[in-house]
Amino acid sequence: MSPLRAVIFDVDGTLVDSERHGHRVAFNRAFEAFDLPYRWDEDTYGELLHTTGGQRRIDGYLAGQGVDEAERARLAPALHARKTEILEELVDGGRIEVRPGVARLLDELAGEGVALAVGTTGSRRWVERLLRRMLPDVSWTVMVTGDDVTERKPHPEVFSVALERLGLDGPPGAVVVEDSGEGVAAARAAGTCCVVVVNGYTADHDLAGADLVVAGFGEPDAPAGVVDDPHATGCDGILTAGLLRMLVERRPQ
Ligand code: XBP
Ligand code: MG
Repeated sequence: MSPLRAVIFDVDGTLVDSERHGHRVAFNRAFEAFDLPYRWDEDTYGELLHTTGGQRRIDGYLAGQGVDEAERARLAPALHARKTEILEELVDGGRIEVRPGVARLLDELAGEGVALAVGTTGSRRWVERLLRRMLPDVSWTVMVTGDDVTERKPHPEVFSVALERLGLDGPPGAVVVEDSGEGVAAARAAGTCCVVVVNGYTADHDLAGADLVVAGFGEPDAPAGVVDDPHATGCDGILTAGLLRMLVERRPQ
């Protein structure tokens, strides 16, 4: 049996480029809809991304603005619900794009019988809608979203639950694909291999413990930059099923 049994993909920033022109815009429109003066510019949002989960991000920001706890307990869930509706409109309007090379890798993995899973902090409502729209032919064996867990990354719960649902009773055999420092920490704490595909927001994150760091998934005619290759896989800038299999074999479990 192949040593690579499953690949668990993060969604935001990994499968799709969703933060700058998706979530950020939706948060700002929700603030506007509630007649609140807050607006998150692109740089500010990069800092706020270290707090994972939309509702937690709003709550932490409001606390920093001096909003008291009772008001936050009322406002944060209401703002987040509105933000989710707006994000769904953005998804339907085609504002969020799949990262180059994702469809190729998913296709290759599925062709080799590797189980495909999702492990995200995001809310199930928009995650399902987005994946159905953007990657309609992909069959996900397991999908763990923010609705299925109580903790948020860097806590490992989302990946531990995914491994359990995949029927992998231990970490060997699975690779997590992430984009952020919080995601790497979560994957490491769950004991899995972790490949990081950085983006404009996460290139300067602390990615200590990642098994491979690349700047993109890469396509045969457009390989991505290789940022760190600690296991000397010889990655040429194109993430392939063979490369992920090699990582699972090389990494001490
Ligand atoms: C992604 C996020 C967010 C989204 C989550 O975390 O925390 O940017 O706002 O969606 P990750 P909700 O990629 O590490 O899973 O707003 O639905 O929580
Ligand atoms: Mg992410």
